[in-house]
Amino acid sequence: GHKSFILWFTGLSGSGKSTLSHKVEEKLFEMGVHTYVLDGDNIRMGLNKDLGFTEEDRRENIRRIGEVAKLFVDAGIVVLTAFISPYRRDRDFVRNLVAEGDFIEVYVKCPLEVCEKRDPKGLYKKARAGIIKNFTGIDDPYEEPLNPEVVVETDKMGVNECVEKIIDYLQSRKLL
Ligand code: GGZ
Repeated sequence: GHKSFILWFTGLSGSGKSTLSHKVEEKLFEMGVHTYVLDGDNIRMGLNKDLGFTEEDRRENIRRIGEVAKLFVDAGIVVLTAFISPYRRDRDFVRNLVAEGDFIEVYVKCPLEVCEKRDPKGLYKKARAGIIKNFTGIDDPYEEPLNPEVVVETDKMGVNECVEKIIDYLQSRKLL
């Protein structure tokens, strides 16, 4: 069997976290690795449907996701998470929840202007219009990772290039 760990994607809305986490999962599946992706679709719709986007709620969102991710790791599954997770201390809380080296932070780096231009759900437009308040990058903070294990720049690299960089990192760490 393989080692299990958390592959934690962090970045702005529209940076590519969801796309990349699912692409990496596909690659891992082909390699025979048992995986699970936690994202807004399965977490914010269910377990965390009582939470909004205040600093406090985002903290609780990330805390619960961290605890769930830890259970997956205990069960021997590689868990990929795709949440903005804008606060450094919340990401570090999850890092400290699991054994040293089991938390791999992937910074999905993309300039706000590019994310805003992509605007796949029209949320930036609504945030600019003041229809959505506390939107990350507009009127709410995003704290860049200071020491992420991997950085992928989705405005400069193609999806496959990003996936390869992540897989290469995991192989270099002998995690795959
Ligand atoms: C940021 C928001 C907000 C606000 C709704 N700020 O692009 P999306 O739509 O699919 O991804 C965003 C998602 C962010 O939820 P997370 O659980 O990842 O956030 S956090 O980690 O900060 O708790 C966006 C949508 O929800 N969304 N309102 N105000 N994103």
